[in-house]
Amino acid sequence: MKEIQIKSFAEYKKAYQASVEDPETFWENIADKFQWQKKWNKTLEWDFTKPDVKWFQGGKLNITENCLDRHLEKLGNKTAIIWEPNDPDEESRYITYRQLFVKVSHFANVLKNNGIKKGDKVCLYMPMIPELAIAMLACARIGAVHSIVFAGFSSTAIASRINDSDCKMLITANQVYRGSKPVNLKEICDEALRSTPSIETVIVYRRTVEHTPMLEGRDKFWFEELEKVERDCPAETMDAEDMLFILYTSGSTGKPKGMVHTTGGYMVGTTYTFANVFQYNHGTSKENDVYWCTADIGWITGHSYIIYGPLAAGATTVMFEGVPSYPDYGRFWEIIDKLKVTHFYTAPTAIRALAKQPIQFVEKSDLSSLKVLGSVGEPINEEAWHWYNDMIGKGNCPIVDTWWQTETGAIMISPLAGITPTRPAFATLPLPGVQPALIDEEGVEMENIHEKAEGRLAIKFPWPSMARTIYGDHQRYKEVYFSAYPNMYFTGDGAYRDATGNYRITGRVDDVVIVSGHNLGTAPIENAINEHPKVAESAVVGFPHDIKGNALYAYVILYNDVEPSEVLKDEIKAEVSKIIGPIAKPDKIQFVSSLPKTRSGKIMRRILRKIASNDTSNLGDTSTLLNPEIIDEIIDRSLV
Ligand code: 6R9
Repeated sequence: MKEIQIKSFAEYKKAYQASVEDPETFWENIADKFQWQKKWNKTLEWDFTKPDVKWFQGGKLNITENCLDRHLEKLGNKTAIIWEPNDPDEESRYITYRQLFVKVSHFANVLKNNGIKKGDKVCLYMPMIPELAIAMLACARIGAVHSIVFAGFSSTAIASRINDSDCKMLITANQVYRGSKPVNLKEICDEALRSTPSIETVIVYRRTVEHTPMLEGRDKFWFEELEKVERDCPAETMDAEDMLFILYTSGSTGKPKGMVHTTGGYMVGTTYTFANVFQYNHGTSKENDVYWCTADIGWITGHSYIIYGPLAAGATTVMFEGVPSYPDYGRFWEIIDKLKVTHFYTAPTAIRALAKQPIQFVEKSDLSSLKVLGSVGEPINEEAWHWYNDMIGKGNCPIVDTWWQTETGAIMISPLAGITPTRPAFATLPLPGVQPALIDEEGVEMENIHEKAEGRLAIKFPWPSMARTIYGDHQRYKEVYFSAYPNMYFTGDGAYRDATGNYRITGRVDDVVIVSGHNLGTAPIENAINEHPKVAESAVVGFPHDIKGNALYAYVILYNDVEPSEVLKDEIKAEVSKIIGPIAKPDKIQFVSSLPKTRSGKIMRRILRKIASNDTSNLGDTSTLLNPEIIDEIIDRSLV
């Protein structure tokens, strides 16, 4: 979408200015470039105290008409998705816009034929195969709401997400290989399905020849269902504010939050940011850019920047089924070479892991097709930034360090590739339409953007792709995001701003730890540990880790008569793996006799964090502790 692309830094500044002075006109001009069945009559209505945000009210559209139908005339034969399998000897798949359009419509009829209607929730627990994209878009085509659960989560995690939003259908695959390891997705689903009364139908895609037990009447094979229905499926008319999907993210307390994204604003926001941040270029058919985001579609990055943003912009987007280390650590670089990838978007944790490998893995491949490099998910440290810049980009590719969240739906602070001057480890400047604020300890905004400042990051004005609520719990949405600072959205992140207005995100300021780019709330992990019958109480904190960014350290109190042992540590890890998933397993477990608590009974995690990070020279004020003597015991026996 060239017509929404900013082309110079001067233009960026102008657009930014315009977006602050008159946000409604600014977004109207962008939204106008999309295909609406009926134009909206009210651009924005908002009230952060409720909170209530509505964009493009009265507008009617279907996002799949924008991702598919709209492109057929000019881009019908252009590759929409290139799929790269886990096993390099298996063939890649190239799917054109026209083919994708047909497949999505065809599968949409399968959904309908199985009783799925507009507004119904459908859970997807799928590997990174084109059918995941097809199932997602098919839901959107008929107005069903998808809830994708990352296919690394446990059966317990799937069940709680299905039950939270009463999903009627579950779509999965029998099995998938990740590296050399088979993962039996259907088996994991079967376990979850024992406690998910709302699920009526399970659609199973056969990814491998492995036999799958099917439950008569409930479980149906993808291909057999396709044979029963027609291929044409008109797009359902959706209101701009109709729900498009729910995506669960970890919170600092209790159960995961089902973030709700709606149709019109999300489409406009993801497409605008995709086109501008990456500067994707539609050349002649031979020169078309090939964009590859390595995230899993189970995370927001995959939703917004593998599927919706790139497809609405008519781009060629790569989906990779495998892992960066299989068959060896050169896999990413080989794929870039093979598919002539021009835009590569990955996470700092992957960059750090790959930077540790012998450089021959990089040198084996020709990376000269690359034009733009992206980073997302956590702060990128300077060392990793330079390695990425020098070894992968060969000093020729701008790095876009993109800061955003599941809740924001789209990129918020980031350079525009080749346009915004970059600075290592800085996400740089807010995109047009984004009004950040840094808040000091007293809760006061530090407004002078010409002065260095460090504080908590909030956003002062609504943007189209923001989440509208937490599914089924609007009160929690208000408390978590809109109660810290009046009339602002609070991000949960800390940030530093230099005297030229460039932002560097310093990390979470709440009890969320980002491990290998995955957000993990410490509370649910503690709950999982406490499920072990021998555990009385626990506290989990993050500590810096060379590759993962952060890793988890668990302090565990056992019941009185229990002997601590290594076997017990393994059992505790297995418990976490079972309840949440292997990604949440603590790296270190220390048994302690008690935890440092304040007089009001709160665990002082600040101190535990310092001990876990081997930074005990200054523990700060411990005078409010009920049991200060425990600190020495914990330090003496710490595992660092
Ligand atoms: C897109 C995504 C959100 C949290 C966010 C922040 C961290 C993401 C970052 C970054 C520094 C960046 N984060 N991008 N920190 N620099 N470029 O990752 O969404 O999974 O919801 O995580 O990730 O802490 O608050 P999500």
